[in-house]
Amino acid sequence: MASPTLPRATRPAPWPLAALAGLAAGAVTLGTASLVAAAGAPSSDPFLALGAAFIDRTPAWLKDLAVATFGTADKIALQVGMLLVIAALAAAAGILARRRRAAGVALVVLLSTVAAAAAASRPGAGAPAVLPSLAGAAAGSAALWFLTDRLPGHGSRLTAADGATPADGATPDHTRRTFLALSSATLAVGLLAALGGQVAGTARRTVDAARRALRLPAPARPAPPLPDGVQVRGVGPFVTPNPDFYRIDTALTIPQVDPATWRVRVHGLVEQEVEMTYEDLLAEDLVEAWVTLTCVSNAVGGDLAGNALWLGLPVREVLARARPLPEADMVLSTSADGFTASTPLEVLTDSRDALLAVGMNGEPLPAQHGFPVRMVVPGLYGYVSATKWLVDLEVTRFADAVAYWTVRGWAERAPVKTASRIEVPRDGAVVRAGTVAVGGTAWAQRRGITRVEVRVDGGAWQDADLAAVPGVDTWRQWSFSWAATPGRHTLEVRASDPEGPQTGEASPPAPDGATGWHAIDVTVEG
Ligand SMILES: Nc1nc2c(c(=O)[nH]1)N[C@H]1C(S)=C(S)[C@@H](COP(=O)(O)O)O[C@H]1N2
Ligand SMILES: [Mo]
Repeated sequence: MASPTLPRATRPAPWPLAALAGLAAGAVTLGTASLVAAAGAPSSDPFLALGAAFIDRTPAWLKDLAVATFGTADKIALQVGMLLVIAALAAAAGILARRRRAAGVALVVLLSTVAAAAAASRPGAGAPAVLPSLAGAAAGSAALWFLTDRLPGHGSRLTAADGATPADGATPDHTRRTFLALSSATLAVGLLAALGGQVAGTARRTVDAARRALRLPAPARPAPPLPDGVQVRGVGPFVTPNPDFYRIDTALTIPQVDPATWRVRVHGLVEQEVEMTYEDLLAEDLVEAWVTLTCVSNAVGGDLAGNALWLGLPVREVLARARPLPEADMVLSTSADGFTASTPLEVLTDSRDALLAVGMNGEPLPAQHGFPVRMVVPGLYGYVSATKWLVDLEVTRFADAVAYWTVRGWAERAPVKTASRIEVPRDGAVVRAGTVAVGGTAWAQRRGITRVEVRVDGGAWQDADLAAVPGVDTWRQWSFSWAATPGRHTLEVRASDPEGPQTGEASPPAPDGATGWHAIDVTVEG
């Protein structure tokens, strides 16, 4: 045992303890990287990327030797081998750090950089692929710094303050025990994180691979082609690209629902329970529909709305097979993660294209938009209709079941309110005097936009030009030529559906959707 009378700086900690600190830091590095990868892009997991990079660079003779030796377990053997090498390097970083902490940390950072490079060089990997390794490096370095600081022996924080003797309570045995407890706990947490990250990442990769391998059938009833002139210059795209489509849900992590085991059950107040698999669904006559989805939380002028071409089976077809009982008036849809929405039965059985949707803009639903199956119901806000990761349809009554957001104070029923917004110019913009192109979007799903008007500084309402639309269930763009004169001006917009203009009375999104006219301020320079 080291003598307490030696100057501490010359008394290195026993190397096995330092190696343990290194191992714990290594586990924290791997664990953090693995969790970050699982949460973001699971294919960027640095451990797997390193393995893949290694496989790609393995000479043929070594590959043959590996297969000859380990057979189909060659991948496992590679991973075990990698773990051993990483463990040895981590232990080395710990031993280095016992004399020079910076050197140990530098080794952790160096190894993480190699992993980051491997992740970034995988096919299809973008710059964000380095994030898991960077996060791992940061957490691992911190762990190594912290544990090395507490090594029994030189400069340890667990040794009593300068000049103190073991009699003060900080005996070498005490510091050793504390250090062992700290570093084993760190090691265990790191390993658990790594395991958790691998499990979560594997689920994500499996579902993602299944999604990528899918080919959706052609629709039995295609949507009409988009007419010319749906797009107004300067206004957002008429068809929202999937990556730009707004996302609203209560899911902390995106539910991973495997299409191979997916089922929807239709039950409750029905004569006949119905169950369908994903395969069953794809074998049906699917229809396509242009539908604009809007969120009840959208503020006047807000952007919680998106328009897409959806592919799916009309919900009414499924309900027709289940034969709802006369007393039923609602369908409670439930997602894989327990979200629920209450949709009036009559809305799901009338002629509108309420869909069990599998496709969005020509591809399988993206994971964050409800893969493999979601509901899309024209004319209703998302929270009462658009259940993602759908797994269950219960035919019931509003009197007997209450949905997720209704419990939390939002309205039981929520048809979309007619709305309009100005997108160009932007609020607060500075423009030149003369003719200024004003444009934006309006929606009144199911009813259709019949008119859009603009007024300047509270003057008379003037008609805007309406762009083309494929039907009543999408938003409609509009444009207006404004003869702008120098000064500060306020522009307002209001849209009409066949029932008249939208109300100018301002109300907040809760409990059933915002109302009011969107207004912007513009400065016109002479
Ligand atoms: N499973 C599940 N589905 C859900 C939600 C949710 O929280 N969980 N939110 C709903 C709400 S409030 C809206 S506005 C739409 C948004 O769909 P999107 O994220 O595809 O745009 O999904 C609906 N479906
Ligand atoms: Mo929403």
